[in-house]
Amino acid sequence: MKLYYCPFACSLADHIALEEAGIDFERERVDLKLKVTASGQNYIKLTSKGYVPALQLDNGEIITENVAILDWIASHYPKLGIRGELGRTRLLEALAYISTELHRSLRPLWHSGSDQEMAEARAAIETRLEFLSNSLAGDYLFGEHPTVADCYLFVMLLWAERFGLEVPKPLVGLRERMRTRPAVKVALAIEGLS
Ligand SMILES: N[C@@H](CCC(=O)N[C@@H](CS)C(=O)NCC(=O)O)C(=O)O
Repeated sequence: MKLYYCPFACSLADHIALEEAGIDFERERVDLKLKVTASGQNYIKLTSKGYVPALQLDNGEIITENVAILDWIASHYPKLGIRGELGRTRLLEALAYISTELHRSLRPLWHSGSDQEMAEARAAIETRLEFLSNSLAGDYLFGEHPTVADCYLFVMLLWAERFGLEVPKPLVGLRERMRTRPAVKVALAIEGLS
């Protein structure tokens, strides 16, 4: 299995989740401007979407989209998911919110939009972080153990920190707890972020 990633991109969520799962996997860095991988493959040939993450399974199939990859990881490594009849639904609900509401709202900060766009983005992010902060069920989103949704949220919180955004205290706690986890440290070190 191989994860195609770019340092400090959203693919860090999948990188952390794979480390947390304890899976033996390869990783290959992608130059997102040139659309070329570290070994010189044309990334567009691997996925015409041209963005990370992409996870290539051992049978050659390629999965894209954070929600799908993280769901796949949780389905195969249940310690990173949620038990119970509605477990998977709740997990997908959280992943979809982080992807379509939070991740998307953070995008303008990476591309330096107009002052108005930046102010709107900041306001939207604050509302969404507040919602997530109020939904914590313990140390993490669903209790005392992190799921793949916490891996994704953690990356969004690192971005919020990078852009100097106000983050509710409970989420600062979650971010710092995630930071101390051995699997997270490994992924951050490999991506040159520690
Ligand atoms: N819908 C995709 C979006 C992934 C995405 O935005 N990837 C960014 C990095 S965080 C990227 O690769 N951007 C480069 C590009 O689009 O050319 C997902 O959720 O996986």
